[in-house]
Amino acid sequence: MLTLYHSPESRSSAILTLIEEMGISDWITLHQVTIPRIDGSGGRDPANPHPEGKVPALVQDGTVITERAAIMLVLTTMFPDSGLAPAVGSPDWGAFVTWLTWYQGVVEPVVIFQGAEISHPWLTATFRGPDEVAARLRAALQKGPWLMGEHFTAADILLHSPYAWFPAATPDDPLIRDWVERCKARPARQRVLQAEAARRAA
Ligand SMILES: N[C@@H](CCC(=O)N[C@@H](CS)C(=O)NCC(=O)O)C(=O)O
Repeated sequence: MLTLYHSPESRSSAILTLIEEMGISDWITLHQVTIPRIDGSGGRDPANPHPEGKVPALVQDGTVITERAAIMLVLTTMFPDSGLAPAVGSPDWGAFVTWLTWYQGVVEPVVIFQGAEISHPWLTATFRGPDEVAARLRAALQKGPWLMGEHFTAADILLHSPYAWFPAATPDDPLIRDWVERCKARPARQRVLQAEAARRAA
């Protein structure tokens, strides 16, 4: 049994979009929880099993899975026919795993440091910076149209997500901006955003 703990208009929206793109919503119970929001609203929800009270958290038969890359790997591996990832164990799958883990380990810290206007030689030595992130995205999108080539994958959902929420961080590159807009415009994401807005208003 799979339960996704999520909160509207947060990082868990990327997982809702993945579920919608994969067409697997019948297999997953959604559990909406509250989280502390930057504007001071909300608060930690005792019903949320995430060890830090964050979202998303996926619970599979009692095991708590956190971090979007991990949740995406679990779901695309459990539902291999959904077409959102290359075949497990293929060379393309290695590239797919690289995109997800590079996002989690490098891109998100780089975007956060950029937004917080923090720089330090240790950070640059460890993560590099926005220019290196843009260069890797651009190199993939020059082949395109998606990061993995012809097929839209979970990697596109995860990698474009910080730019959808924090447009000022989007690299000033027409190829990358066009890719972000195409990811944002996908019908599955639009359906998720509309449903989330309705839930928040309720
Ligand atoms: N590295 C985690 C980050 C999760 C995260 O920071 N989620 C935010 C929502 S945007 C959260 O739950 N914040 C609530 C809090 O900080 O307590 C992931 O990628 O899944």
